[in-house]
Amino acid sequence: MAYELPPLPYAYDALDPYISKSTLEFHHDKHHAAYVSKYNDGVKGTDYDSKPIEEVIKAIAGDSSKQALFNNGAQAWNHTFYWNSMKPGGGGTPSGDLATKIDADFGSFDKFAEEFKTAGATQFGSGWAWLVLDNGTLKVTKTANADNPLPANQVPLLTMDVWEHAYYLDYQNKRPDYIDTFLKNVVNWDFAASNLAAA
Ligand code: MN3
Repeated sequence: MAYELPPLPYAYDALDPYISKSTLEFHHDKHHAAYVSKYNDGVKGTDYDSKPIEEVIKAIAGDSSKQALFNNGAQAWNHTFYWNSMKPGGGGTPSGDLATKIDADFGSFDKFAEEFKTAGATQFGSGWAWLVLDNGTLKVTKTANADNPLPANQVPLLTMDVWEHAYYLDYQNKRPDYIDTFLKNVVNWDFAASNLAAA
């Protein structure tokens, strides 16, 4: 079924100066919109047209004959998840059950943060860093290009886009600065906590 491009869940200038209005305009209105539109074109008239996007992504992952549909579908889904992984006035540390589980599974929040930063910084080329629930345990993962944790049956709690288009206008080549800012100033722990509660 057609996937609808969701509006940004905040104003385009809401994450400024950490992520600028022009980054969000290009990223949402051009990049994300293009993935959605290409996915909808690709799925139209196929057997996948009746299925929600998450099921299509899982069904065609690893099928080289469906690589373009997978790439556009996964990127359509990943970006919606990424917008929700940030919020104005975000950053800091989680609380409640999520904080307890991060301490239990990583040792401390600082250890989680180091692992998450390393995942984002060491993803060679384009991709994503994730906090996921994997068989009941929190893990940090990274994926290349459009790949995401859904086909591995991991439950994504949070993601950070590390494609250059996510940060180049604001940070140029300094991906680690974007990653630090993401955790310090914009990450949406409420979203991660609600994903954990629903898992
Ligand atoms: Mn992107």
